[in-house]
Amino acid sequence: MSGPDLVLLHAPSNYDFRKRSVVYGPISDVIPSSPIFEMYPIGFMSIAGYLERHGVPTRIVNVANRMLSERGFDVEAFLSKLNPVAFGIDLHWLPHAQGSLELARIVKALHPSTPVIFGGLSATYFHQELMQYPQVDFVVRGDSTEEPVLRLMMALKSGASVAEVPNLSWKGADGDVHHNDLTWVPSDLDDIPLDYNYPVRSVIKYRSLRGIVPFSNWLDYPITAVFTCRGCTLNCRSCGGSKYYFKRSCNRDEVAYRNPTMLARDIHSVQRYLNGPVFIIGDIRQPGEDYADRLLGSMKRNGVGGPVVIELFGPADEGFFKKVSAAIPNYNVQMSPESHDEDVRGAFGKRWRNVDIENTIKAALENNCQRFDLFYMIGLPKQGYGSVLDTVEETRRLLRDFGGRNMLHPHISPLSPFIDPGSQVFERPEEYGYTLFCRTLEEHRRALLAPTWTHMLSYETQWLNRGEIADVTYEAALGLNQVKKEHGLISAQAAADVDSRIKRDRLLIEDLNRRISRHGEASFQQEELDLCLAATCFKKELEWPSRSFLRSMPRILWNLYQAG
Ligand code: B12
Ligand code: SF4
Repeated sequence: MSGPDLVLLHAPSNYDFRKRSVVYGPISDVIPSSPIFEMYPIGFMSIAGYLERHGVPTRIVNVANRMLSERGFDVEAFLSKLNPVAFGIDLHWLPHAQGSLELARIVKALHPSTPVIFGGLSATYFHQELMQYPQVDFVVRGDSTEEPVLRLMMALKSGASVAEVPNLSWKGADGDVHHNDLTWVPSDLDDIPLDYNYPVRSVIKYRSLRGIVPFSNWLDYPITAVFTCRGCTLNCRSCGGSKYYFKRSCNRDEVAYRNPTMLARDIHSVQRYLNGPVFIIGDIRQPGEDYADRLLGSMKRNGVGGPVVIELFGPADEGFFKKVSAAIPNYNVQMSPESHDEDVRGAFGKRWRNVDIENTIKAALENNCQRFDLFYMIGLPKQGYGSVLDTVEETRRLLRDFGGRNMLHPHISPLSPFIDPGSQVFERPEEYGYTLFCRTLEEHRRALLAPTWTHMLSYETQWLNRGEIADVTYEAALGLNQVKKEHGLISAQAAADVDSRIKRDRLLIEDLNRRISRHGEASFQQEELDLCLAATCFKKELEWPSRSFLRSMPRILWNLYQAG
């Protein structure tokens, strides 16, 4: 078996998570990953698929997931056996600042002459600082790096100059750092399919399933994603994937969309292999109603098998849900009102009225929606302690009015651990009432070494200081836990378990704060803590009904057989 030319590695957020005890709290409670954020960027799949199509063998290794699921997994022994032309490491999400840089340091120590390439939205923002680390040779900037990475790999393989590779930051022989212009900004995504043949073939080729699964629980809950776009038309204040960020950091003036017919084909191709839910990233109405109509029309023609999840960036009416229901027999909706308070929501950048949100929920549930998830956030502009608790009360009211068939699922979590780099809040914190404790990449890297999530938090607001953010998060979680129990969304036993977990976390944080103030001793003993997958709820609460990966095996094998 010939080895890959490029090995893409995904690091845990905190490299030493197996050695150090940390109270991660709720930082990953509303996503499928654990608090070490073992999910790799979906862009790994598009880069790998694109490179393979152009003759550059590429392997994805989810180092974070292997470290998490195989406690004895020896990273250095594993890496030392690889011998690619280059390694790629993502610094897409800033919470990987410590893990990605540490993994790169280890790679460099084992393979001093093999180039290490960084990329992702955080790497793009911090490219200048990143290039100062000795373990980083290249940063490929921007939101669409498939072609620039291909050109870089071609240059590395042939020994040609990299001076013409778009979007690239690189070090010359004299050690000088160069930043080529960020000019590769495709206006559509028609040449970038999400090829689900790739992971299936990769598992067979490299005989490793754990290394490519997106998150630890994926084999039981094989959710997949397809993307409608790169960029966003909206400007949520703390979002590092907003229009503001993409314009300033990725040189993107307009959102790039994937042709709706191709997107429908992507969904169909996923469902040929897997029967887990498919999450369509980006509101399908974002490019206009016509896009949504064409996508839904194609999906209807292709036939949609398993569950599909759509997200809404704003209220929707009955006519929309009728069309969705006609095209997708089993659909679910995600919507993020952020707060029950229209003022707070507006200050965050979403000017939606409560009445429109309620009408949206009603219209969806009356039109065959199987599940409607509502996401609320803590740490918003203009949001005080009482306002957070009022949001919990509002969920009680919504469940009373719309929760009859247990299809409405509210969630609440803090904006944590960091404010997204390049967001409006990050660039102009005072204007939005924020104080930032971390600005540079190095400051964020160090923050990740803190013993609790509250000490990691990179900000506080004029309305809630760091301690209050933690305190009200736990109060709100206790309240919502009770609301969910009252409405039968979780069992009494599950509610009791979450309650005791929250109380344990709070005691640990209080105890640590006491130790810090008395002895300056800011760490836990290893035996004190286990990595808790979720602090304020159960991961199961996020899941849409689905079949496990093993139930998809016959389908996968049949499709591979047919593909020859
Ligand atoms: C869908 C989504 C998710 C999905 C995950 C999808 C996935 N696996 O990628 C879910 C809901 C699970 C999620 C979770 C989180 N997310 Co999110 N997410 C998004 C969203 C809405 C779209 C992502 C997307 O489509 N990206 C498309 C393109 C841009 O990225 P990509 O294809 O993956 O990668 C391309 C480039 O980034 C680059 N690239 C990426 N990695 C690498 C590596 C190398 C070596 C190279 C060369 C290039 C490269 O090349 C790729 C291909 O061209 C964005 C917002 C946005 N508008 O982008 C937020 C966003 C990326 N998420 C964000 C955050 C903070 C998170 C969480 C940390 C939140 C939390 N605390 O729970 C977690 C982390 C999850 C984890 N690692 O386990 C922030 C990141 C800000 C930052 N700079 O840190 C964003 C920008 C906005 C936001 N606040 O939601 N997210
Ligand atoms: S949070 Fe707001 S700005 Fe960011 S990607 Fe979602 S809709 Fe766009």
